[in-house]
Amino acid sequence: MNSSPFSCGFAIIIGPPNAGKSTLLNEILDYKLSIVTPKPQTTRKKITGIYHNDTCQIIFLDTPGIMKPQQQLHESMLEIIRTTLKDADIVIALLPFSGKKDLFDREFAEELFNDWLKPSGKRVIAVLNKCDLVTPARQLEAEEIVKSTWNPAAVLSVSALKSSNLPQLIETIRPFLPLHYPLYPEDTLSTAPERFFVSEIIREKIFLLYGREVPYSTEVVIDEFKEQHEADPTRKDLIRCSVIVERETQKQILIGHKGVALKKLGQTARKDIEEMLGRPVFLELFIKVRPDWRKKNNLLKSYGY
Ligand SMILES: Nc1nc2c(ncn2[C@@H]2O[C@H](COP(=O)(O)OP(=O)(O)OP(=O)(O)O)[C@@H](O)[C@H]2O)c(=O)[nH]1
Ligand SMILES: [Mg+2]
Repeated sequence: MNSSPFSCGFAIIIGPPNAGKSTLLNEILDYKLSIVTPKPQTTRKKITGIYHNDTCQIIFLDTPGIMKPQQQLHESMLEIIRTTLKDADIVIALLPFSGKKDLFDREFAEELFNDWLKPSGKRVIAVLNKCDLVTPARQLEAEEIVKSTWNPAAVLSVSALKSSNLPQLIETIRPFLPLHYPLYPEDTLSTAPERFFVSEIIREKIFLLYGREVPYSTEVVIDEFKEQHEADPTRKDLIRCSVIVERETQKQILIGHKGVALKKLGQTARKDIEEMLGRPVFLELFIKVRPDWRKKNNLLKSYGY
């Protein structure tokens, strides 16, 4: 038995849309758990990812980006962030470098620290992401601004994309965790079921393949997930999903001319789903129109918001 004290706790990753929160989680875990796209508001729910080493277990909680709510879906996403924040032992406030003269969005940082973090009473590590976009001198300059303006418990710069400074981030987090034995076995990467990640993969492909408002108007629901390989290894698993859109025109865009777009979506998603599950699947996608689902509490609830 290793007698050195072990730490285990919850670290929330919080920040604006497109900050690289999900990229950071994936790079720390060395596994693509949380979906990533160049578009803002990709993540809509809490994603739990568990990091293990010899001295600590960190349960990372990736969250949606904080935005000005424009509809009920956004309100639900903000509520997910608020509830997740309550569970955190330490907050990773992720502020992306803009790559421009202003260094980073100070107005957002002000809102994050004053409206979210101060009232929560949580200890905060400010992490400036995308440091690959700036020189080391500019990094130091930004770190000094953050330190002197909001006085977080620690400040550091990382690049999630280039996987730089991530071991330092782990070492910075560890002292803030309670001394506690691991809550999960070492081979546990997440607490969410496979079907959740299947729906996320399909959503990611929709974000990557379609433009304009289509990804934002779309939700994916798994209707049936039949594991058939256990009884007969030659049979593929059957996954039936509903792809929900708000309008008939969006349905037509998703399907595309002669169904070409939908076929491409199915093929691209299936490839990643099979890779995640490690076995072949039949993937069936049904497009359904649910007018204004993003504004309707009962529908949002049934989609898990
Ligand atoms: N240059 C650079 N780009 C990055 C870095 N980290 C993430 N990105 C890019 O930023 C974009 C958004 O990344 P995500 O990880 O989806 O960001 P997020 O904060 O989870 O976004 P939401 O889920 O929409 O709130 C992607 O195109 C990433 O490749 C980084 O360190 N440097
Ligand atoms: Mg995300």
